[in-house]
Amino acid sequence: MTGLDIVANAAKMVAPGRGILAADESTGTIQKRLDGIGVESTEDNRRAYRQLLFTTAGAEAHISGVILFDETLRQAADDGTPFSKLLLDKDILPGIKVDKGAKDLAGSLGEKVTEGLDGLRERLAEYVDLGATFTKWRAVIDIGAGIPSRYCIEANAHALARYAALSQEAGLVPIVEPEVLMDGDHDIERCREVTEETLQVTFDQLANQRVLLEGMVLKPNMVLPGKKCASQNSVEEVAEMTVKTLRRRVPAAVPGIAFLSGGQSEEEATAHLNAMNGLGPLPWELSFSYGRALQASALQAWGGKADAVAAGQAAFAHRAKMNGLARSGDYQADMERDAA
Ligand code: 5MM
Repeated sequence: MTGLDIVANAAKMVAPGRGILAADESTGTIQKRLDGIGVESTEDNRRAYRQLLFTTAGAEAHISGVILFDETLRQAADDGTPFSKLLLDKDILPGIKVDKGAKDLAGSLGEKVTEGLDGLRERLAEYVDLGATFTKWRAVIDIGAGIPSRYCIEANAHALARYAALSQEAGLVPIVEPEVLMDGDHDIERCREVTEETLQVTFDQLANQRVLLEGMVLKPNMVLPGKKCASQNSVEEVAEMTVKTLRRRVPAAVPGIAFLSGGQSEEEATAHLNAMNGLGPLPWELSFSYGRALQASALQAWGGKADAVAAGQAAFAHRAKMNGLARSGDYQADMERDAA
């Protein structure tokens, strides 16, 4: 792969009308999701669930890429087709989560730093052989009393940039995900302040480490009040505050921004994206890279039952379509009711 390929693939990942499915739950997280529907988290049940998502007819109209976990990239559909090939055949780019998770940050109480740089160059070469076209690394920034520290933001941004540079060297488009969590009781203004600082430090590091901005995708949080904040904001306020923050801190050379959903409901995440896309013209594509907000109702509808695969796929197809419409500001809440 060449630099031209990463630029072309980054553009494809954030192409109009489409977005990314984050299906890269690590073993512990997918266990929680399957526990929630009373399904045992065996390797084959995890495979069956991912197969349900990836074989949903027509999903490719609204899904440009899927982020996989290591185990899933090595798995195949019932007929033996490797998942990476199945997705590529549907014009969906397969990607891979390459971080090793957020671990306690030394010298700080309650903050995390994401690990996984050791041996990353060699792992990336293997992922290319397995068919991956892009990568993902998530950093976690928590808001609380006296945190985040500048130290935590800088340590995470440095690691994100090292990961991004190595990914591009391997011909893989890095998704750079600095997530400011929405846990806590802080207000939207505090989230704006922390998100702005996090993005500023992250883009400084990306520049220092010679990352090609045209060949990456940013995956940030939206600017939201904490879940426990007494004062919640309207969809319009969240959209305006998020776009204002991004305009200040994300260079126009970045082709696209694909939000995480972060614990919002499915419909909230869609409504916020839709409202933001109504605030254009914008310098970058504004897209989605949702995990929970694309999967929650599909998981419930499936419930682990072989005869409910079609119901799970219908729920996933619906969410993909709603978010596809939100890419151009064409989503309306009554489309949810009409589909029910
Ligand atoms: C799908 O979950 C991803 C992996 O999480 P763990 O490492 O905790 O298992 C996660 O990084 C996800 O891609 C992002 O948080 C976006 O997902 P949401 O649910 O926030 O949209």
